[in-house]
Amino acid sequence: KKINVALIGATGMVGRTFLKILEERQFPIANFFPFASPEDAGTVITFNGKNYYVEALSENVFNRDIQIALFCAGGDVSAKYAPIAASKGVVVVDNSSHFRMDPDVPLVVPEVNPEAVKNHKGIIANPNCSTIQAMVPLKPLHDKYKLKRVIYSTYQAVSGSGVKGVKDLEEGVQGKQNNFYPHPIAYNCLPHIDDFTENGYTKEELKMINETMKIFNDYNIKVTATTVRVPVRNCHSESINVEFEKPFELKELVNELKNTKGVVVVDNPNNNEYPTAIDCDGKDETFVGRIRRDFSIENGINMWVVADNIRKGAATNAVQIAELLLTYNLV
Ligand code: 11C
Repeated sequence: KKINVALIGATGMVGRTFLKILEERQFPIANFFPFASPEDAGTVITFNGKNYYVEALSENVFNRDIQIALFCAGGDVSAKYAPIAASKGVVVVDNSSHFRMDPDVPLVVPEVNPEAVKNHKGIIANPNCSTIQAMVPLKPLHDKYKLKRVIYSTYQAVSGSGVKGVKDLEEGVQGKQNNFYPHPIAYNCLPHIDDFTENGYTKEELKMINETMKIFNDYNIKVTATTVRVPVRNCHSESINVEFEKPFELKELVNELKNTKGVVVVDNPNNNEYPTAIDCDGKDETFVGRIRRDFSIENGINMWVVADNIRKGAATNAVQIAELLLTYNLV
């Protein structure tokens, strides 16, 4: 079965990656409709060997015969147009944070809670990139040892801020002054991703906390986070400290991770082998290393988790959700 797919935000960094991933995974598309803002309308993109003119998005476009709309044009565009698309029978897979905490909107990582897509009412949310890559290795550990508390400390790439973030870093290392971030990102670390909120946490930190509980559908897990922008071009790295309810054998725990689909264990410190952002660039799996017992608590570990935030953290995960819609015959 082939379906008609719209891509909203086709000219952005995530949008371009969507094109690659839809091609690579041979997503069964009959007709393809790329959209962007009026400024980018008319841009020519190549997809599956064919050239397409990117069209300006408007309400009326959803009157067309479209089964799935992939949104990656930011929260405001999603807030306005996703409900319109859904009201016309289009199933929306939305990359923005806008609908994620809406109880009527499933928040899905296909390796973790695939069945949740079945409850959709027209909109399915793709989680935040830094959440997605944490969920993939935490899922088998939660199933087996039950998460009690999770502490995230992230080292996030500038590609998470889009083209402007990458430009700021590239020009910054050349000594140029830029002001996309509130401080220089070149040769620096900024403990500041997204806006600050009243309780002192940033929105990025609250996303990691709230999305973890929603995806696991477990509101007893204690979660905290510090999210940091680092001068890395692509791929987010995360130090994850986990406390479990149950005791574990470290070797068995590592084997659980090795046997988890979507996880690659790279953990051979004697050979200086552990995941790095540069090595994970362009990959779809989540890479885990530095897995070791946390001696300061009874049942705990530390691990280092790296993934391509534009692929698994955004486009790949969303295409996997679209594939689930086909598998479950929901479109
Ligand atoms: C970053 N995680 O690295 C963000 C980007 O909620 O979808 C994605 C923001 C979001 O800056």
